[in-house]
Amino acid sequence: MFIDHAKILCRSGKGGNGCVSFRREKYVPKGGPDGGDGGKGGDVCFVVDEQLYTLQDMRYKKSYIAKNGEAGQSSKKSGADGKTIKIPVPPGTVIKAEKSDMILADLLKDGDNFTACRGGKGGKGNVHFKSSTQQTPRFAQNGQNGEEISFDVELKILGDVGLVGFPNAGKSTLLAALTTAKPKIADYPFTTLEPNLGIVKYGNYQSFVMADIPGLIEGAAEGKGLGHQFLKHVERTRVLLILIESTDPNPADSIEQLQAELKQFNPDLLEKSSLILKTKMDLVQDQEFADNWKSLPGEVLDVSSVTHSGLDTLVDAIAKQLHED
Ligand SMILES: Nc1nc2c(ncn2[C@@H]2O[C@H](COP(=O)(O)OP(=O)(O)OP(=O)(O)O)[C@@H](O)[C@H]2O)c(=O)[nH]1
Ligand SMILES: [Mg+2]
Repeated sequence: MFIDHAKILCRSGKGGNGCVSFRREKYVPKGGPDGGDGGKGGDVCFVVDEQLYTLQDMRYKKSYIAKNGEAGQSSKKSGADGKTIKIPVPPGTVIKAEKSDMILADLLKDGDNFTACRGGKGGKGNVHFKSSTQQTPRFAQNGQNGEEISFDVELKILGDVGLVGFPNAGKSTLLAALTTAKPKIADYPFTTLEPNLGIVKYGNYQSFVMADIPGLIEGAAEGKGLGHQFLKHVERTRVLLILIESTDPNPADSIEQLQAELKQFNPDLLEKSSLILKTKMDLVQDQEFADNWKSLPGEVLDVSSVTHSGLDTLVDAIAKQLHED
């Protein structure tokens, strides 16, 4: 299973308490205060590791808890700080507070990081509280509490090519025809519930990654259907394939609708290179439905994932666009 979202709990450490202590030395009967400061609690921090590709680890580890700072000690010794816990995540990880759509961090490149919970500050030891009126302060500061926050972690997958279309357009079948991926295929909408990835091999040892996502419907960008949560995946692809069934009564309208969804989700999506595919060509006779397609501007590629007709031309066209990028 491809893991592209996870819920985890993070807790930073509490600051160590300041120490109350007085100097005890020979011949100095009433030494001054010498209680040291508490250490800072450990932070919890997300860090991008470009060697990672999934959120797999978070399936097993659901909570990340940093250590508390240690208490201060006598002789002005500070307590040790709690160690920062680093949560390694793949590039393309988006962090949101649980049950909120607000993006707290969008971590893209190796080394990008986000401190999710800050450790509490250590308390000051009584050495800081001596004054002209208070020679023997018998108190120190307590350490501050850490934070405990649940996060929704999401991964925008990285594919070179993203498949976009209404439910049932034939996206998964195309992925299965071009790659060794085995996505679920069926004659009803929303067969695909999570993204599928496959590697398309071509030429001599060349390849690109194709991402199949659930079908989009009108209003997808606002969260209708499944589209919304998956549109993020095409944000990181370089080329979009827009799949329209050859039997579509009004392809121009359908393309416009899909583009409107993409635009509403993120206008940059329309800046990507894209190809329009007329799918399931084996189902139509020679000139059947041809009129519907006449008014379409730009190039349309005819494909059938069943007979494989047009697939070589398609792969060449994709490769060309990837190289032009
Ligand atoms: N004859 C024919 N049928 C096809 C072709 N491509 C897909 N189909 C059929 O169309 C139906 C839908 O195909 P899917 O690949 O599951 O469509 P999808 O776009 O992935 O659908 P969702 O995941 O629901 O969005 C299935 O019954 C496929 O067998 C094709 O090229 N020719
Ligand atoms: Mg599908």
